[in-house]
Parts: sequence; C-alpha cells; structure tokens
Amino acid sequence: MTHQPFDAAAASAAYNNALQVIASVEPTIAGAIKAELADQRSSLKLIASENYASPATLLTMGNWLSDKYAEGTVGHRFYAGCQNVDTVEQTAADHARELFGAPHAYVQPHSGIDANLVAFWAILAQRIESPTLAEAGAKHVNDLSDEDWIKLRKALGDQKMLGMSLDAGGHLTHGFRPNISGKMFNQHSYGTDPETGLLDYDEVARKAREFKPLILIAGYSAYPRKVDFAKMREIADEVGATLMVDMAHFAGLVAGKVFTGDFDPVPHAHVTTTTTHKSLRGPRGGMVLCQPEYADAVDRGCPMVLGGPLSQTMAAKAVALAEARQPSFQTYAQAVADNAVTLAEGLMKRGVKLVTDGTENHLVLLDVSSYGITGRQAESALLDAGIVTNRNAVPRDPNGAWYTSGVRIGTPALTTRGFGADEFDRVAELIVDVLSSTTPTTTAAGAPSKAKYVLAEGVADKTRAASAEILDKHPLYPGLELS
Ligand code: DSN
Repeated sequence: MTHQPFDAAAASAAYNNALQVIASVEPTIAGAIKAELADQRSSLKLIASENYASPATLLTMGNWLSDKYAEGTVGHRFYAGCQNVDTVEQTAADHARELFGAPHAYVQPHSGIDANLVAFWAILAQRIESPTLAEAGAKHVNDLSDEDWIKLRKALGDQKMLGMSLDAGGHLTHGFRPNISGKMFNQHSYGTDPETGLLDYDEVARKAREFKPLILIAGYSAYPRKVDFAKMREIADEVGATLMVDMAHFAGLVAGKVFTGDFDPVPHAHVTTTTTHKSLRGPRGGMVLCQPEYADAVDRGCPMVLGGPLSQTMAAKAVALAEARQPSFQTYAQAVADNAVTLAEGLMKRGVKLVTDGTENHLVLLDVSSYGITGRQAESALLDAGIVTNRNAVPRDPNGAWYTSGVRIGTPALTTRGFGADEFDRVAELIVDVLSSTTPTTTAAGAPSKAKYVLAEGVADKTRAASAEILDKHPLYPGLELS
C-alpha cells in the first residue's frame, strides 16, 4: 500500500553522500534539500496534486543522463551517442503502453502543460488537412513557411475547443486565457449542474452540437467525481470532435484499476495526457498516450513545442511506471479512493459542505463559506496548524479565483505514508477544529477581511501535536536517516 520496500541503509548512504558532495559546493542548497524533507515529514500533506515519489524514482534523477542532448525520438536523434537515452525512453514508453493499455506513448513532455501543448499541436496537425495547408503546398504544419503560418493562424484561430469551465473544476490549459491554449483556440466550456454539482452530459452534448469543437476535452483538477469517458466519446463522435482527456489528477487511479471500463479514459480518448507526479507517484513530468493515427504527430512534440528531452526524468518515469505495474500499486490506488470517501464522510458528518456532497476519486472540495471565511483564510489557518492544502474556487464562486470559497484536499500523499480510515477520520476532525476556530478580521471600513484572520489561541499548537502523533506512526521514508 505504501512504497514498495526499499533498502533504507542504502538509501540513507546514497542521500548522505550526495548531500555531502552538494554541500561542498553550495551548502545553502544542501540545507534546503534537507529542510524540505523535514517539512514534508512533519506536516499533513493534503494537496490533491502532490505525492511522495519512491527513493528509487528520486535517485534516478540525479545523474549524468542529465548531461546528454537527445532531440528526436528513439533511434532517430539529432545528436550522436544517444544509445543509452534510447534505452531509457523506450523502457519508459513500453511501461506506459503496457500499464495503460495504450497503442502509443510519448514520454518526453516536461510537465502537464507541455503534454497538453504536444497534444493540441498533434491534433491540429492531424485534423487540419485544411485548404490552408494544401494551398500552402504543405503536408504538415511543421513544413509551413512564415508567410503560410500567418494564413494558418487565421485558420487555427477559428478552431474550437470545448472543455470543463475553470470554476467547475477544469484546468487552465483547457482553453483559458492565461494559458496559450486560450489564445490558440476559440474556447467554449461546459459546467456542472447547479443543484448537484455533477457533470451534466446533456449539457456537454448540447454545447458540442452547438459549437462543433475540433477538440472535446475532458478531465479536471478540482472535480471530485469520476467521468464517463464512453459517453464523452459518443458526444465527440457525434460532432466529429477529437476526444482529448487530461487525466493528470487521476492517472494513478487509472493505472491502479480503480477507474475501469467506461471510466478508464485511455481506450475511449483519441489522445490522453497526464502528469507523472500526482496520483501516479512518479517524477515531476508529463506524458501523452494516443491512438495510432495521432502517434506520428505526437512524436513531433520535440522540437515543435518541447526542448530536448530530460533523459534523467524519462528514466525516473520508467522506474515509477515499473512500480505502478506491480500489484501493490493497485492496492495503493484503491486505498487512495477509499480514504477519500472516509475523509469526505468525516468532514460531512461534522457539518462541512462538500461540492457534490462527496467524492468518487482522490479529492474532496470543501465549501468553507459557512464558517464565514474565504478559501484563502482557510488555507492559511490550516497551514498555521501544519495542514498543507490549497484554496480553490467552488462552482459559481462569489469570491473569485484569488480569495475563493473553497479548499481542495486529496489523499494520494498521506495514503503513501500508510494512512487508512482511522487516520483520515482524525484528519477530518483536525480540519474542522481549525476551520471552526478561524475568524476573519475586520477591515477599516468595518467589513470582514477576505485575507486576514485570527486562529483561536492554542489551536495551531494543539493541531500540530495531534498530527505529530499520527505522522510518527507513519514515517515518511522509514529508516532513511540524514546525518
Ligand atoms: N498544479 C496542478 C494542480 O494542483 O492541480 C495542476 O496544474
């Protein structure tokens, strides 16, 4: 359920030796690395998008693979001497294909945003056989001259994307203005039902018929329910859209076979993107899985939108994916989902309002407005008490995306530490204690502040002590001792 067993003495020696070498050049950095482990060990990490990678995964990133340029793809590089990087990339891609049952895997993206950009360009390249390309005498967008690009941009500007709205839990890279996707595409969004908070597939279908998007995008970063990808594919097919699924948040639940059948995106989507460091518990990075007809365009990710591959990170992806192929990862993924239900029930029975009144994945979204505070105040007060979360807008949030009325919490990290039902129920109790002890201060104009707050005296210390009791029973990287 936790990490696969590792040799703690060997890991301790590896880290201590590495830190000694680093400290001999820049002691501040060695100190920050050590301090980060201490911070992560002593706090309740509930950020839904974070986890703890295994020592094997982490150690794979600190080596000379980092020093090799390898633009191109396996066996087809723009640099000499890439035989070891070929081994690394092929191994990671093989594991990804096998784990997710995907026809093709591209493991070069450096992050989730990069993976989505690769996917967007691949879909444009694959789908736009446009007169614009033909007129320009080009077969592929990569072959266009500067002049032709100007023509193509006009054509591209008319392409539509339909994705989940940000305040319903969608992601910035799904066509929203602060991200390049919002500039590349004419974006439309679907929301959630105002009563239930659930995804309304009829609305998705209605909007798809109305807007006829090139890309129907599914996936989320703050929606606490599973998505029926078979239905999404039916909608995409009806309107001739490419179904792209961003499974960054729940890739671990797909890998661990919690989401199967209609809820497994990989067989239904034309293109699936993910990060590798969230519930999947690998290194920080991204990945694209796709159906064969998109493979060639996806493989052009570098140099189209990516710099040279980070070979050390691809190697760590291979290690983490090998871990995720073990049966123990399925036990872990099921525990992540079960613990989220316990956490949701623990919060609701203590009076907390949750968006959708529950969860079916790894996260819960609290609406903290009944405590008279904003999400920002809740996030800060919880942090004072050693509980690390992040504020998040709730659907139709009156406080907007900065202050928000919500807090998003998730179970992947603490489940890796071995937390089960008893611990998550206690975590719910601690969260409620903090929220009910937090009050906004009053502004000069006499209104409640949206940022400043007071946490009742003693609550932070009491909560930290209570957390320490649980954390001590579930040590992070047990046996790993830094000198
Ligand atoms: N930053 C990630 C998250 O927290 O959901 C996704 O962008």
